[in-house]
Amino acid sequence: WGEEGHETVGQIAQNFLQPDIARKVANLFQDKSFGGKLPLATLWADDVKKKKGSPFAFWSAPLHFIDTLDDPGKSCSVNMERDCPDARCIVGAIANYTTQLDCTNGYDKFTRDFALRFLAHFIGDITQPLHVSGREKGGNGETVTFDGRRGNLHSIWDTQMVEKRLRDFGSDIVQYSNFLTKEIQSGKYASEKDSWVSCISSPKAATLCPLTWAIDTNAINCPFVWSVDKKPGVDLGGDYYQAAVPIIDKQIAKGGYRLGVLLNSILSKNC
Ligand code: DCM
Ligand code: DCM
Ligand code: DCM
Ligand code: ZN
Ligand code: ZN
Repeated sequence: WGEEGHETVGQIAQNFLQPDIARKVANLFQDKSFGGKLPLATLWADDVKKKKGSPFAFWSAPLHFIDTLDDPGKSCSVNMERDCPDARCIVGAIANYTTQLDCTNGYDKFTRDFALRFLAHFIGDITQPLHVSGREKGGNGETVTFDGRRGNLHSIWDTQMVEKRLRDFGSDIVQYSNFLTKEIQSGKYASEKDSWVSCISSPKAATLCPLTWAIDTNAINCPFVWSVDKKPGVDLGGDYYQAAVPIIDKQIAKGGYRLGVLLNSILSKNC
């Protein structure tokens, strides 16, 4: 996701943090970074990826996605042996940083700070369908038109469609986040929200959750995201965008809820 998507994920997650956990989150960020809150922290992994000379730039870029070697249009799947054999992908990254954040595993405060920053970003990215697709570099190589402008399918999903959706909320991330938070608590996601986070109560959460979440996201590619195949040249700002809105809402809601519930779980331990 672009900045708006990530910040919304962070804002929703912050809404679900228990008060004692919100205090622990604020204390984990060294030097009072990000105002001690998740929304700005979610942007850090993209900032350091882009920053020239950043020690994170080289190795962190592939951790934002998994290039699944499936065949969307025909069949969609995630297979760790096939798609991420060295764990240098978003699924492996979430597993590693979940383990590093857990105080029972003994990592130092700097490692845990970075683990929290990366988790806050990657738990958002893993809900973006094209971050769980290997086709055309996750759609970066697929030229499309959106509201009269040429672009690529990946950036349409990361940014253009989210910005267009946000305009329904006066381009106010807090308004959009509060809307999705209500839908999770008592609206159209209330009955399914438990299924979004059921992996978190497993003793194998660190490895089980990212794979579960990748499979969940990847399944959207076949029936919908890559259906652009069947209508070459069509402007995606029309019917395609209208059909994408409920998917974007739900994926961003999932990212926010999962991040909040995962942090409530990991950080509830006392060391
Ligand atoms: N940082 C960032 N974006 C922000 C805030 C901080 O990229 N909005 C980065 C700058 C440093 C690291 O986080 O590399 C730690 O920041 P600080 O030492 O200022 O807390
Ligand atoms: N783990 C974690 N957070 C959880 C559950 C597990 O960080 N909520 C970590 C602890 C272990 C690893 O995952 O390092 C595997 O856990 P286990 O050996 O208990 O299955
Ligand atoms: N990306 C992806 N899959 C790839 C390559 C890149 O999902 N195989 C993502 C990472 C960024 C965006 O696409 O969100 C643009 O990547 P870059 O800036 O590396 O070109
Ligand atoms: Zn992206
Ligand atoms: Zn990213």
